[in-house]
Amino acid sequence: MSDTATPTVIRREDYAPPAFLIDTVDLEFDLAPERTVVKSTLRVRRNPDAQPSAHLELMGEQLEFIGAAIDGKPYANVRAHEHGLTVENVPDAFELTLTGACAPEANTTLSGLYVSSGNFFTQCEAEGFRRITWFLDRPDVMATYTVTLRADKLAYPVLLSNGNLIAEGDLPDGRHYAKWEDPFRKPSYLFALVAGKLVALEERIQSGSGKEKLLQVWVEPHDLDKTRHAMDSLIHSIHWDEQRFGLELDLDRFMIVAVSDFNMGAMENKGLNIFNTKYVLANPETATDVDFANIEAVVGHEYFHNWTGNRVTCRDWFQLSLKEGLTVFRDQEFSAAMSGGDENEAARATKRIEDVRVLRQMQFAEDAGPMAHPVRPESYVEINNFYTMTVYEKGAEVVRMYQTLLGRDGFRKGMDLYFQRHDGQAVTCDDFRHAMADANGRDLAQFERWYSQAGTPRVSVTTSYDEGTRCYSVTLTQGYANGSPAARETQKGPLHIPFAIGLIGPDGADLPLRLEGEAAAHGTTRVLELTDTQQTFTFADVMAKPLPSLLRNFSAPVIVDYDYGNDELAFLLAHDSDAFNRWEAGQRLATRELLALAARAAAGQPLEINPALVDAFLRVLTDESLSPSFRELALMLPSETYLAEQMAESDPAAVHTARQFVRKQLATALKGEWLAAYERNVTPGAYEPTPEAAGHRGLKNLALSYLSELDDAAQAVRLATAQYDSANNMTDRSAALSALLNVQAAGGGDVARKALEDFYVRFEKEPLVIDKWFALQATQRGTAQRPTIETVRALMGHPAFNIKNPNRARSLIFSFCAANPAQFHAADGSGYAFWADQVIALDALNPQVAARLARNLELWRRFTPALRDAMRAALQRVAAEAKSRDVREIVEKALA
Ligand code: B3K
Ligand code: ZN
Repeated sequence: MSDTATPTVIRREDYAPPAFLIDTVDLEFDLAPERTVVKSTLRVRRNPDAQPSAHLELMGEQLEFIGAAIDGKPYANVRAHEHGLTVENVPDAFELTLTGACAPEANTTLSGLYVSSGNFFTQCEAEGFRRITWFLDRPDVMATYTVTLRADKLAYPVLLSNGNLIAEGDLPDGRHYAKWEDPFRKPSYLFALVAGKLVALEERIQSGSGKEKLLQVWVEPHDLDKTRHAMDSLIHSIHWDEQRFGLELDLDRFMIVAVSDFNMGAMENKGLNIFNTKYVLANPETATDVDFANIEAVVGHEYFHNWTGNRVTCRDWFQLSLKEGLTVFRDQEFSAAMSGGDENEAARATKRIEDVRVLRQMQFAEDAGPMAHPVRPESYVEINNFYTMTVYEKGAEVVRMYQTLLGRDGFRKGMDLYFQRHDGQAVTCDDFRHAMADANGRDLAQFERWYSQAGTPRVSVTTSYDEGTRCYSVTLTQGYANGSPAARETQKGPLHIPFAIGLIGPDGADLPLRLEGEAAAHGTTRVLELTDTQQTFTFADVMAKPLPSLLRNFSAPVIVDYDYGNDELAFLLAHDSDAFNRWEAGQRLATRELLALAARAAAGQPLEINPALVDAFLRVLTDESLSPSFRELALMLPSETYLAEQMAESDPAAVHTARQFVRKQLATALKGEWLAAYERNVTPGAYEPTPEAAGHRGLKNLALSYLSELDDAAQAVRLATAQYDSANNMTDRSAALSALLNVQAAGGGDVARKALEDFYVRFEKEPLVIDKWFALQATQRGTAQRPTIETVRALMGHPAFNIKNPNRARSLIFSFCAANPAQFHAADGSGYAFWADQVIALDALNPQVAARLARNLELWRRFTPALRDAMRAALQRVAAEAKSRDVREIVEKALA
């Protein structure tokens, strides 16, 4: 892990099948925090499809070697080294027994076997299994596992592993054991064990074929009151996967376990999903609407992996998007279905907008920087650095494009064929594409480029209308922005882009569409297939010059260049039948205004609001035919991070000035309407986490947030204080606190102090809520007298702060560095110095978490010169001091 020598680059083209296969794995654990002894018995044989090798090379890290035996006899021709174990001159088929030990309590990396709150947990993906025992720790080596756990019964009453419990009992000296058997072959990254003092919410359900299934959500005893929503989400996921994809739960028992020390969101270990508490625990007092929705999405995601990832897994880690892109797509479809049924397009659009916002803000940025890589990367130094927005979110867009091109039924046929061909195998992204093509009789060869080409494509659009022939032609041209990483590398040729389009008539209604050459018009949205660099599509019988609605529902992960006028955008915002594009029109309008204002702010010129923007916002805010959740999204200005990324040179201070100015103008001009929206959207009675109720709360709290910008904040303070005091749920309470923090930052007095103190005392025993308390303060606006960094530095010394807990580190450090751009990018470079200190501190404890934070400066070259220099200096300091392969890969790529 801590190599400082030249890093080894792993390349996709070097893939070779393993020299040996392992058919069965029998593990015995004697669990103890300081030193856990692991005995592993493997049935090994030479792989007939690989280059023969005399020695068996097993991976292992940070392990103490105790002994080895072959076919029951001690074997001495074994060499333990830094990266594993060489077992020399082995026979063609044999039983290998290895005994070793690891140190769970000293393991701060949270990879392998570790201790959290006195309990044992594992995390093996991607390469953590080798920190537990020596193995062919690669996903194309699949075996069946039996696992025996032995531990002190008082301290560790619950002993869990993958699959089914086949035996349990007491042992001498107050110890006990449990034996588990997983009937399905799996790669080592899906192995898991959990041991400790835990309790479960249980439920028995019948799956589609009538089999009884035991579902369990395991937590620490004091959290049992926060498990209902996770259980409901699991049950919904099981039913949805049966209905939508015909995929049934294949085990008799399915377990979710929550742990408070966890590097990411959750892990899909076979039958024993391990979750960050953040994505399990919820009740109305502690969790927001967003938390409830995230829990549903992540529970779904991990459950869906049971088929897409576990039953069919990845041949090698370059194929990661095979399971991740597909499973993100599945969880997106699941959430959309849960938020309004499969039929309700408007409800589906809300989910789509949220997903595209994330993609554009985070993945497009990744694709424009030094970490840009294709959905199927070509090389890596540390695989954990490639669990990226590109592999996950762009990967999901690539999967969605199959569905857009083939239709829902065609996509389902492709999925069916994929499982028919590959169940039980470790396969590639090409195998998935071939299944989609073959099941539909389609040639999807060109579609492969979506997997091999990095960068965000741009599609520029020109249109022309011929009044004489009543023809409307649309010319689409694809390429990459000048100077982008993608434009610099050799192009692999044009992509196959599904480009959905509609034409809107002067009355605001969709026109029926007939492409030249077609006999009759059909439909009002067409998916044009752009496969050349440039293509022209001509629509006939267009009675008057239409307005094009481009890339409906964001049918491909591209940037569309088209020169809409402001009035045209206002028209689309008011009329487009495609809810996604209605929202998009408003965002374009706002982005254009905000960027113009940021340029003026940077030049020190006075700012003035465009009345057209105010008017557009007024219409949306008061249009009661639109759902509250849609209005909330449409009235939210693009984020400062997104706006700064759109500038030729990112200037976070200018963006902040412009955005704050617009917020205040909108607050002032629409004060009466915001107040009315606030009152109309209160949700009296018991809290319900339904999409409708959440939509009302969202719009109400957005109104409160705008009202907090008013010069005279007295009314906002009254509303927020009353809301804080009377709230029966975390959504309202935290929104009220956030509004009070806004007023306070704007010089409105000490109005947030009391609520902040109350919040802490009230939730002192709820770590996930205390995370919110840290995050709210880390993301607050600073003032000249007290920049936020001072608050953050002070909070680093708070007794509740603990850098070793990833959630806590994220709530304070990451929130400040990644979600408070105006304060983080302070002109004096103080944010960058803080960032470097924290990356270096985390690097020594937990390289994976450190490497995530390290990515925060990767776009440094795109900033204004003064910031750029300060960022480079901070990066150089980290490059000089960081030891882990994880962090070094990130900062070295950033500086290269
Ligand atoms: N597959 C895991 C992620 C593992 C990350 C390893 N660094 C969770 C998920 O995507 O479902
Ligand atoms: Zn996943």
